[in-house]
Amino acid sequence: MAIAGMSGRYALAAVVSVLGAIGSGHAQAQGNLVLYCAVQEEWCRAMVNAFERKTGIKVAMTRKSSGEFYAQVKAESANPRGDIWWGGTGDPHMQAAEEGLTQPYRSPNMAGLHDWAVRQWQQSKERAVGVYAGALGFGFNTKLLAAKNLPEPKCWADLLNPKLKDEVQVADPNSSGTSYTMLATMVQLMGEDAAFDYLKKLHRNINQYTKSGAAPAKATSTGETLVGITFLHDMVTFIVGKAPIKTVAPCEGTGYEIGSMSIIKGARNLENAKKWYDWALTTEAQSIGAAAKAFQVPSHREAKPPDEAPDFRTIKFIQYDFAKYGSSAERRRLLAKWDKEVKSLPK
Ligand code: S7P
Repeated sequence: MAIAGMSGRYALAAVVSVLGAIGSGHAQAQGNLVLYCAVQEEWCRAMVNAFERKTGIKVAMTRKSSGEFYAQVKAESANPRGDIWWGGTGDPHMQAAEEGLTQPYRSPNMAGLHDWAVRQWQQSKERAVGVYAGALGFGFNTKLLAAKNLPEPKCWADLLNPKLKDEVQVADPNSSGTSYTMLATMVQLMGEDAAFDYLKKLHRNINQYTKSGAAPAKATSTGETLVGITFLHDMVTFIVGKAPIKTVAPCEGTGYEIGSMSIIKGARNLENAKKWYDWALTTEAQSIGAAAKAFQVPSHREAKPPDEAPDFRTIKFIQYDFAKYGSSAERRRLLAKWDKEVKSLPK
């Protein structure tokens, strides 16, 4: 086959390469991106595959909990390894923003977002944008509860029942954004003294402080724990898999997360980080979660929340103060206080 202006050998190479690209549905290689992904592994992988297919950019992804990524981004700040930090609770993103570990970016795709996602971006001085929202609560294993002949817990206060000794699981707020959301929620809901009093009493019923915030959902599904405190959508992931779990939006009220995204300051692949950022704010990208059994509420106004997502209209929410509880001083202070006054207590 002859193509004008090319010798036979180069023409053939070009045709093979074009046909290859069309046949595989992949764009040409467009460089690299180092992604720090703080949602569940399955969703991280689905996002990476879709982005690589669309752009041809090769993504190196690591999955960790939110607090762990905050610590990593801080530790690497003199020599940044990551380009973009996608997902995970908003508070550590806010803290990183305040400490100058991430950089401002104004995406052309901001216009489609819910107000709460844009507010996060404004409060972080354009460094962290909301990509989804999730409600905090707990779930219990219905079979274990029936076997123990216990009443259904409906409120945070019910988790202090002495009959639930060693039956409640939650993550460690140092590593887990979910658990820090719980700590900050209790302080806002009850006042600081009453919140710490509550957490000390709850400590007697805790069987394990896990590293990952979603781990107690899995443990509730297998009956390893009777109650797990998590975001409600993390329980739903197991409910759709037919686990014997019932979720509870606590009667006193509860907090929520604005899952966020930030570009890391000094990103080596800055242009590709911006491409991920812009794409992650589209309806196309925000519709990927549900297929990966992630049931958060997307931040794009036209991305339909998954049918299985907890119905926010039925949940009593507190006015979560993301600016205060995502501030560096407050987050550090509360975590140190929790370590000293709660975690160190004997059982
Ligand atoms: O599973 C999804 C999810 O709950 O995980 C994120 C969370 O921050 C990561 O887990 P950690 O609690 O271990 O940090 C949430 O943002 C997200 O909704």
